[in-house]
Amino acid sequence: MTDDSPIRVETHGRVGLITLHRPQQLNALNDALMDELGAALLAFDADPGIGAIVITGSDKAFAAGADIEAMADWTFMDVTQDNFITRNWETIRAVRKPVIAAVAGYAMGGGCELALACDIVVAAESARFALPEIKLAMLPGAGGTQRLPRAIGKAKAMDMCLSARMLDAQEADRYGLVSRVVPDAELLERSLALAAQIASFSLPALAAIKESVNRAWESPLTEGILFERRALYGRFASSDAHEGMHAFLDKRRPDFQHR
Ligand code: CO8
Repeated sequence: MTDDSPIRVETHGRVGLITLHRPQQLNALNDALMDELGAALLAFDADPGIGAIVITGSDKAFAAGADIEAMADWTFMDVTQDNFITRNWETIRAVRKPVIAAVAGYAMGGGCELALACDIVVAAESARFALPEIKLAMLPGAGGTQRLPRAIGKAKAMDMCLSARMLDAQEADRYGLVSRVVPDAELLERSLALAAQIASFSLPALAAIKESVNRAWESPLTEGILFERRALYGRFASSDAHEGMHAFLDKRRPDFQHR
């Protein structure tokens, strides 16, 4: 990672922090950024010292979408052959550890889709969410037409996708696009604290919950319930689960071995 890298990577105890850093372009997502983001996520996932990951942007923009300047002259063959900037898009889902988006300012287009791909979205009061691709005669193609309806329902999703309607943080909270709203000045601190709390839990249990909740999006209820039950049974093979339950009964803090 160099000084002109489009992301900054830090650790805060057991939390990995990735800050999108293309300030001149409001963190517009290009190939270089998506490649480095994917690599940083995989590195944190492989690091036993890390239990949860936070992705954030600047005060003004989480990310203003895909880089329009980069895309403007691409052809169908360019995007097909190079697999476009969507190539790392499923990495967040593939990462076993929980990923939190800490969003201030604009989360537009691909930036909104990036937040949607995260497991938890903490929004500052200033956060603004929109899928304005229709204004470019484009389409929200990094999960926007798929994840958004699942997150907030068809009526609200169609409105956002077809009219480019922008939601403020409170609306996004009401509709279920975000997990919680916090004052701007507290966004990073609260997001890191949330990630640290999550990182203190048993990683195999966290991973099982993340997989199960994601399964709820992707399968019929009967299959999801079956998946969840298998995941629950799997917990009884875990020393952490026995430790957690015994610690409760003994009225002491659990000492999880697999974090
Ligand atoms: N791409 C490239 N550059 C951008 C982008 C962008 N998405 N957004 C902002 N910038 C640049 C501007 O061109 C400007 O550059 P310069 O200073 O050189 O002129 C700089 O950032 C600052 O922007 P503004 O002057 O426009 O700042 P404002 O505060 O006036 O407005 C807005 C902020 C409202 C966010 C405005 O910049 C805007 O509307 N941006 C475009 C938002 C947009 O249309 N996003 C959707 C892009 S398409 C997309 O995301 C496709 C998704 C499908 C694939 C996803 C894979 C990742």
